[in-house]
Amino acid sequence: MANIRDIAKEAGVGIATVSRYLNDTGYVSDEVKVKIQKVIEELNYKPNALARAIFTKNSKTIGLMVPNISNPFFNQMASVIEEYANEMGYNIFLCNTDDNPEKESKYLDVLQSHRVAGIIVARSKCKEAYSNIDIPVISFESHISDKIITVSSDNYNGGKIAFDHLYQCGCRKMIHIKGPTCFEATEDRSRGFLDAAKDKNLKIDLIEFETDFQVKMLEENIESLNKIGECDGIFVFNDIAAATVIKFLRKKGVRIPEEVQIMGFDNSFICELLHPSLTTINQPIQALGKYTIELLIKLINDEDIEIEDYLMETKLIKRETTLS
Ligand code: XLF
Repeated sequence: MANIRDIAKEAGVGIATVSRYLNDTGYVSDEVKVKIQKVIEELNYKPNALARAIFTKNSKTIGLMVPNISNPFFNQMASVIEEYANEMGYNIFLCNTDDNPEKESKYLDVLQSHRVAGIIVARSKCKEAYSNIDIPVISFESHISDKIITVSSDNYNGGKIAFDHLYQCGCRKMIHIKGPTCFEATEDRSRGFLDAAKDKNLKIDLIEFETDFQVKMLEENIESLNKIGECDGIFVFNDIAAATVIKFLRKKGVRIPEEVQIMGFDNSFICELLHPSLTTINQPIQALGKYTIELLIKLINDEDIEIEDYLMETKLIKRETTLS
């Protein structure tokens, strides 16, 4: 494989000139640029990205840690971030942490050793590991520390909207299927839902799922789902979990929405694919992804930005699993 020495020799210039050309770190005449580029193409030279990152102190790569790549919300969000990152000249190094603190911490080491320019971490599970890293970080949903910006949807209000909608649709015996207690976002959704129920003096039955989506989610939660008795409305912590609940109820012959109305949370692409299509709370995935990457690039470029929480509006998306 050709190296920078070969390029310099073939082009008849010094190694420093080739390095200036490759890293855009100083003057190279147009004539020499053309010569070097021609040799690069002839020898099919591929620059060493890591060496370049160390030299220029900007690898133009962003580490993106998602907690669960099989959840449609996170694969949609990763695509949005990738698209905007590419537009701004950055590549993405995608890591799937599986909500596992050890995995996340290892990935954090890998990303640092690859000299990524910045990191976006969604639903972090090892906050202490970020205390002494000197790479810009933006967090999605988890509050890591007061030195790191958190971007999230207004989950609390989303929970309230979900309750109000089911209530307006006539539900009076509701169940809330909540996410694991360690998910800050779904805890906020629950609080919003339960506070709104309290205002109406309505008691809500709770079921807790222990993980985000897994292929065996239905089997794993079948016992708790069997507790679903005479309810007329269910608010599920996210869309993909709601999809498994719909599957369970349909197998039991329950008619949706006539007997039981269901709502999810996210407005991921699966809502439209389900039958009946899923009423949900919209998280503005496009805006969340774009905003997160924009903030990170501002930090990478040392721009002055306020270190605070950024909340994005949530809203109802009415579909077929609820009555009007
Ligand atoms: O972390 C929460 C739980 O699941 C996230 O926003 C999601 O709703 C994605 O499905």
